[in-house]
Amino acid sequence: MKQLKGIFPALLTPFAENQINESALRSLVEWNIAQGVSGFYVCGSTGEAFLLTHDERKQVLEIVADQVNGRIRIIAHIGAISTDLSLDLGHHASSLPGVDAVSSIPPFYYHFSQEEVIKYYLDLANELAFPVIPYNFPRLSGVTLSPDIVKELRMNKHIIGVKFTSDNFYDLERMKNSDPDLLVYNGFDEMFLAGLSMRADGAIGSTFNFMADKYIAIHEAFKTGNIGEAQAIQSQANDVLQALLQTKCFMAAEKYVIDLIGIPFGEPRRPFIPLTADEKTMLKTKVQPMLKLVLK
Ligand code: MN9
Repeated sequence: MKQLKGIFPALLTPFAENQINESALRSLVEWNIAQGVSGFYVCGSTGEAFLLTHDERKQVLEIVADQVNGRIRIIAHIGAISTDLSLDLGHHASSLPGVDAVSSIPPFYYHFSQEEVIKYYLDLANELAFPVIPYNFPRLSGVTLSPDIVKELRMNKHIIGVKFTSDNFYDLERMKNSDPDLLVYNGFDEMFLAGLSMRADGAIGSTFNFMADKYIAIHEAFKTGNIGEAQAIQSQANDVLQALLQTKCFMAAEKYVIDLIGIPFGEPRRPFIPLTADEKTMLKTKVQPMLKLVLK
């Protein structure tokens, strides 16, 4: 059944000669549907949103929506620094068949006031009249969507949830406690189980691109009260994450891991740096064998 809870890979964007590699993107979508994911988060931070042109962001979403063909959910990230640019992406996304919600990081760089950040989201909600999922990622955006801000946004019926990429699980719990219907997606893959224990409904993550089965298994084990198993699988995922985080470019490492499962993803765009030959060897010898889910 299609649902907005569950595991959503934040799709990476494949390039071949610096152009969107459509066939690789379609292959990854298909591969992940076979893993049993609930949906995709398209053109977020992991999808290199801010390194793509506006037209490329639309193109990626169109390819994904076409390939998914209504089988699972799609959340389109439309975040930009300008409300009008976000709205343009939002109108495109909300009119595409198969897109279920839009999401956005807060407007950044100019240190917009809380009032301006709230207005940004209300403008999206009112002008799109479509489900909106604000994206709380203080570490990268520099802006925190606090429980108070989320409470205010929730007065608008189109604001249905939050993508929560923060390790402030107290905030997560406070948001859910005062508003149980708020959909909360955990954002840090390495702390998925912690997020679940503080009431996240699901997760959106970059490492789900190539090991969604592990996170689906963590979620199932958690729901059935098998916490020991959930912890063991989280540790398997974190062994992979730790190796990836040792490289100089996490994004490049993630793309290389997808190469290793047989889908050519290329390098991230400049100014991200490519992996060294040694880093590739490390990922191939150390990480590739760890990708397989091991159940006791
Ligand atoms: O929000 C992702 N964030 C980024 C989600 O990609 C910037 C996460 O999945 C992290 O990549 C992952 C590693 O820290 O948890």
